[in-house]
Amino acid sequence: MNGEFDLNYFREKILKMNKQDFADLMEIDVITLEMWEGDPDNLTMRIYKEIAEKTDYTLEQLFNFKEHVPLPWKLDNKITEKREKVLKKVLENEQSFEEALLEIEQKELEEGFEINVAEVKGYFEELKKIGPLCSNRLRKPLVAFIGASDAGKSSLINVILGTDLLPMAFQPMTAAINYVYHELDKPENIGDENNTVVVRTNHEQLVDISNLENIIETGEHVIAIGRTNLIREYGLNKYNEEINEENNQGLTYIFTFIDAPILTGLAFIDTPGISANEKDNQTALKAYQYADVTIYLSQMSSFLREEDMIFIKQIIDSSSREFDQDGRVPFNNLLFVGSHADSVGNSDISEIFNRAVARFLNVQTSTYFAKFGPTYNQETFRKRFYASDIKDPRLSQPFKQAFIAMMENILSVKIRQSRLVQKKAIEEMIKTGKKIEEHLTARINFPATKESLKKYKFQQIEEELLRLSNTKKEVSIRDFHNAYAKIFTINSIEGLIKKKEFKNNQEDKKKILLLLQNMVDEKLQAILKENSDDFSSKMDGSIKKFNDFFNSENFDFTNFFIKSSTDVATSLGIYGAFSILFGSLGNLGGYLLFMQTAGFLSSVGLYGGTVSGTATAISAIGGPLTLGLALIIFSGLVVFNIFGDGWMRKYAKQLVKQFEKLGVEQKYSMEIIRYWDDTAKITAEAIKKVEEEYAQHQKETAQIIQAEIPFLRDLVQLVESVKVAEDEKIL
Ligand SMILES: Nc1nc2c(ncn2[C@@H]2O[C@H](COP(=O)(O)OP(=O)(O)OP(=O)(O)O)[C@@H](O)[C@H]2O)c(=O)[nH]1
Ligand SMILES: [Mg+2]
Repeated sequence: MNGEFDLNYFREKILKMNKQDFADLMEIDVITLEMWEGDPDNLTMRIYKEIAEKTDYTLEQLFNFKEHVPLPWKLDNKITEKREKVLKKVLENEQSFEEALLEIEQKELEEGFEINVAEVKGYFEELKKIGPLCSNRLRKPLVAFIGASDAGKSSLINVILGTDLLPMAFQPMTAAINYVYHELDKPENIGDENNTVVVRTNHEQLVDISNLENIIETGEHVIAIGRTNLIREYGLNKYNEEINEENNQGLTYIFTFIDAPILTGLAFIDTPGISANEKDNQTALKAYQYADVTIYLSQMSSFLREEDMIFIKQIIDSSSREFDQDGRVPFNNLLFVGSHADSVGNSDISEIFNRAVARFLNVQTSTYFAKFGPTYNQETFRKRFYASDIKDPRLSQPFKQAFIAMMENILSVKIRQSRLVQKKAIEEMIKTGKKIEEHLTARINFPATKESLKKYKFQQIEEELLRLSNTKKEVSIRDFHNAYAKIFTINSIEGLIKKKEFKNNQEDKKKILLLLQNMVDEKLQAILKENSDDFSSKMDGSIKKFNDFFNSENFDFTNFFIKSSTDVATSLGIYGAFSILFGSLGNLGGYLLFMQTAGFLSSVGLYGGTVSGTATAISAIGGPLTLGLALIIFSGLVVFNIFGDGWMRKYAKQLVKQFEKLGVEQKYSMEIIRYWDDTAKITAEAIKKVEEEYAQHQKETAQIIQAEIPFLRDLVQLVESVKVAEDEKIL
């Protein structure tokens, strides 16, 4: 029965008596009266009887005035329920999502494969972001009350809530950031019996509901946890003044969780009055920066004075225009309220507002509103002005309607946004998942396209190397021909005999033959060496180029090429120009060393151990590799007996004739051709082998992908099922 009698209302509105007169009537002092009016708990049955007696009302009549106690405000149930429903759905989706993902992950572990394909892995991670993204959109809009001390911020919040939760009085009262949330928003770790938490931090960052649970968990900044009386204990300037002496950097935050109808759709921030002191200013400004909605309060009698203007401008400049889409009114997260409206006449209110707008514009540039957009102007600004009075609900009626409409609009926009985000994100995920699946399936089922690309590449390196070896063959033959022609002229052989002072005897004539053979051999060696060196270095370059190309496929081309060419060469017993490559291992030696130290292959994971395989293959060749051409052409030559002067020229003539008859140059050329043909053969065979290795690599990669595809399909299906649920139940 106690809470239903409003003594203050009864005295002011029914009896129309001031405090002193009423105190005198009751034979009490004003302080006692204020105590009675401040807390109905202080009114005992004896006091009720006394009031009734002294005012000539019956007890029944007194309690009939209860209907004058204004009802707490509330939002349209449908909207708050809708928000709850969408939020619940989002959370459910998120949870089932998490569970299903865990299940799939578990299954994957049991089957002994890991997510190897980067695309699937990335997709998996992206999926987890949908839920938080949507629920964040559905966060309850925070309504901050800003204004000078005594503007009536705490009082107005109390009216809206239908409580006397927040301390109010004609002196700077509020010194903390007071968050008021619904009791259902209470973090579990506060405890069932508690509903208020006091937190104090030095951090620049604002403490809010999203990190409250964590803060309580760590306990580091928690000052007190208990009931609503903590608001008075820690939320008033008295407390903060004491604190300030030691430390004036910190901010006090008080979270209260109560059951008030409007809190199902929003939450309040009550702030210290601005202009009281620098610290309170900062606290208030912090709060509005964080809030979705700002209610700027100012007493009617001193409505929006110069000292308010700086704050108003800041608030407008940073006001969210997020809810302005769809042609809605501008500044629709912002209201200016003139409190204590009963202190001025009704007709004055409009005049006060007009003058305030004019005062504001007077200190702005002429294009101030236009810069926000074409729909912003003086009128749209003026429309945000409302009157309110905590004692007279009729005066507050337009404000009440505007406030509720604004909050319902914001909630609807938030719900719509969240659905849109969810719908879009899910559709996007399905599309992306299917694209990845398509791409991976194509890699397995139609490797032809990829394969042909690689084929072209394999063909390309083969052609490149064969063309090179062919060129080297031609160059070698041509060089040899030129060298041969120089050595085997009558003049040069005659000159050689003279120079070496060979005698006209059998022994010296054999020496001449050996010398000629050595000369040809050396020439041949030099020509082949030079061309093989060039071939080797060009091959090295080609291999590197191709290695770079295949690297993106995790395929170690160089390693396989060396291994394969060594295999072919040793099994066929031919080396050709590869002998230079195997013999010097110039850059490739360095390459192998690099591979071992960098552990490149093991990082690739698929083909560990092949480096040692290559090294073993090369060392199996054994011994220094030479360009040995075991030609014993000269053994078939006949040493003629030639007598008399001019034997040298005659012998030279005879040799040239014999060489021609035996086809010595052709035989050498044949060797050169074989040499390069061997080179070409090793090249072709080696590349064929690398290609086979690559096919194997592709197959193994395909197997990995194949193992990933069911996993990916499960994920996509999961997303699809979420979409169905979403479509059916909410959209
Ligand atoms: N008549 C009348 N009195 C009001 C109204 N609003 C507030 N008051 C009174 O004004 C005094 C100050 O109100 P508060 O709610 O404490 O003001 P506040 O803005 O929270 O002040 P701080 O916390 O100091 O920043 C209290 O005594 C209220 O009862 C109103 O609309 N009409
Ligand atoms: Mg206050």
